[in-house]
Amino acid sequence: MHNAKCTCWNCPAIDLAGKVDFRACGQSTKQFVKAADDTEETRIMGECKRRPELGLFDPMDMTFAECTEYAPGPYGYMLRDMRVMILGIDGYLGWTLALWLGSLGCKVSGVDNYNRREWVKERGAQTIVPISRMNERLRAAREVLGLNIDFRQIDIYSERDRFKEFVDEVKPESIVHYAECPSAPFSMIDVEHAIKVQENNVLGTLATLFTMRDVVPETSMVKLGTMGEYGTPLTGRPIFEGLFPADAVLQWEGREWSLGGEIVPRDPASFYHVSKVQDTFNCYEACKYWWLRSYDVMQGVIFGVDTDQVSADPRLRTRLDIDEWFGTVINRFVAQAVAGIPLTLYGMGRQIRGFIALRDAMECMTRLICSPPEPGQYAVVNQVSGIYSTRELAYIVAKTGREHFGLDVQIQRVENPRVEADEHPFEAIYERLPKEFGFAPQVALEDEVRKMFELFLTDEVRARIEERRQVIMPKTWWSGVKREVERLELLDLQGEIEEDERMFKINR
Ligand code: USQ
Repeated sequence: MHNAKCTCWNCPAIDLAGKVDFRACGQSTKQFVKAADDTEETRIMGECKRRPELGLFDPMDMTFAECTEYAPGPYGYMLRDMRVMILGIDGYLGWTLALWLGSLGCKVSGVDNYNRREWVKERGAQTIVPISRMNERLRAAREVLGLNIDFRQIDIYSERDRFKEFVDEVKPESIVHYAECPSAPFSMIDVEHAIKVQENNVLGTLATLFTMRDVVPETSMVKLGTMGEYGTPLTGRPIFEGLFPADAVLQWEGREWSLGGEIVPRDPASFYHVSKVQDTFNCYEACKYWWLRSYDVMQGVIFGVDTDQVSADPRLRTRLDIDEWFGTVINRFVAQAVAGIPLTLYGMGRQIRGFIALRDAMECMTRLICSPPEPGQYAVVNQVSGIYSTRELAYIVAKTGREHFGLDVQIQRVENPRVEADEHPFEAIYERLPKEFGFAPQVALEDEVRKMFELFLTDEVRARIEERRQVIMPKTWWSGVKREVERLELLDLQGEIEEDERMFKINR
């Protein structure tokens, strides 16, 4: 199992002790590793919060596989009844993960300020998959899955004292930070929205980091970043996993420097993406200053509706947005196909991105929660399961809609309201999750798209898409202009598919 050899050094139940100020000793772990001569001075000792009878011991002496507090499971060794707190538990990912982890035996708690519901409402949009109020959701989780989720309505930034009290009460062993506004177009509406997004995201993350320092410094934070932090380097330079690999070298004017371990350049594509870049630096610094431990999860564009838990009962479904602000591209395309709107490719439609299905994202997150970084370690994974151009996605959605559901799906190119390269090289590296954490994608894009069609074509969801037709075509331009984009052309599907296949061979 991928984390069998992790030791108490990685475990959130450890209470570190020794002749070191753990909250101010910098990022390097090497100089504190047990020395060959094993002198007292260089030793870091620990006590187990779960097994106090062990007394003081060397945290590297026991592995997860050897510890009775760990049990093997489908995603690695996991702490029994692990306490996981989800920030943003009411959202698309947060609610899905709460049910998923609860079903794996975790004690799930969570906070939310309901901002996402407010923001979507403010735009005149709605989740097309109906979701209930939180108390209904919690009741359904109890009745259908037997889960008791400990929820508090808290804003982690403006109510940080209450947040701190709740963290102190629960003492989570992992904190998943999803409590952010995820929308690029929403952040580009005007100055008020740019401020709202950056305030919510950046200040919420800062408040979380300080709370962790003060209350649960051994707890790992699994923080949702985004592949969009990196942009799409026009040189074709690979998109590494957050930090340059050890053997990366900078050459300039006949001289050479190692880049290994440095944060790779960022080129965010909206004020929302900028907020994620700021988070990256705040998390990186907190790990360095206070020996916190964090995974920054650079997630590709998410899509899909299905996990065993959210599909178990209509009351357990997670939200699904398809409007121009909160809908991600695949989710939007399927809804457009159902509404009879030609799928909207922005610009050339040759933007290439990494994607991941909802269920696969849950699996990755679980593997990361089970395998915390070491104290002081800021680690990054690129959480992606496939690479596609928007054109390729449109073809897959159109083909599925036509062949399996008898829909007359069209594809159109429209003006691109964003400032982004719509034709560019793209080489994303996403090796850590498969190689180090045992992740293998389970969801085929075509299968998930089919499930989405099945759900969207039910009377209730179809009616909800129809009710909000007016929020599908984009009107938010990065330039500040407010007008609906115009059509550039309707595509001839067959000819374009062949051309695209050629392009893909070149790009991959
Ligand atoms: N696009 C279209 N047509 C549409 C909608 C989008 O061609 O109707 C294009 C966009 O121009 C863009 C690409 O599809 O090139 C992806 O757009 P998106 O809206 O699905 O995703 P994005 O704005 O990049 O943001 C989404 C999530 C965000 C997350 C990000 C991951 O909303 O939270 O950070 O995906 S990534 O894109 O890898 O940065």
